[in-house]
Amino acid sequence: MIFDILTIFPSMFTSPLGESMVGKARERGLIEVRVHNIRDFASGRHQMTDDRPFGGGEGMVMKPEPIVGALRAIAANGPTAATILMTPQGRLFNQETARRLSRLPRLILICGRYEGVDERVADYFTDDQLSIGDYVLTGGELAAMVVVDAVARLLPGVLGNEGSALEDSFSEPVLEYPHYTRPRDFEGLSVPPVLLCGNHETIRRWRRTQALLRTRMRRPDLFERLELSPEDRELLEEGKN
Ligand code: 9D3
Repeated sequence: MIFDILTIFPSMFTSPLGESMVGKARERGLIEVRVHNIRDFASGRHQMTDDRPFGGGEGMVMKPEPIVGALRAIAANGPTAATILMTPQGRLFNQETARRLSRLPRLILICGRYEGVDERVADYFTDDQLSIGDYVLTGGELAAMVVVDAVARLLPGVLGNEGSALEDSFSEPVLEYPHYTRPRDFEGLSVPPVLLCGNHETIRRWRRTQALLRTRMRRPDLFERLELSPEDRELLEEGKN
């Protein structure tokens, strides 16, 4: 899969997309990440990528010509792509969207800065607009990295998931149970004894109880959508004690 990223800060992407799983996936040729500097497609002596808003007001707006120029230049090199604008006004990015995007051969991500990009880019040159959550970032770059990371790990071979639908953890919207490893005693903090008992059925039920309890406590929105099995109801009933 090819990711094309349009940004005025190309170097922001070097380390986050060069290390770890995504970096390995690039080395192995499973994904290709092409970062393009929007400024390279700006004209004039100062190669300005932004300008003052029509109608007045605070801040600057990204000009359409450099972004559309970049889109036209890069679209020619490779398969047809879906073009996505990263913006606080976008649809909320989630695992379902990550899964859908992972089936595409190529994705172009436009990173906005300042107050945003000229609306004509959004209206006529993109297929979708995505936000990664209800908080204010300084630009779309980190959001684009989140999308690349979430999509790349779903691709066959990247995680060692051989194209399987191993990605089922969010199909049942429940948080994970708590994990522990050695040492058994860390600065006087012990591991729940049940995990050392050796009874796999007891451990399975404890973990399920913990998962349900923390989902109810921390993510009531997810808990509401859960379809509790008869066993789940028993575990929650016992979990009160
Ligand atoms: C003052 C009004 N602001 C809107 C909340 C303007 C504004 C703030 C920050 C416009 C753009 C930005 C930069 N953010 C993004 O480009 C962005 C973003 C985000 O801020 N949060 C979550 N997802 C995303 S995707 C792109």
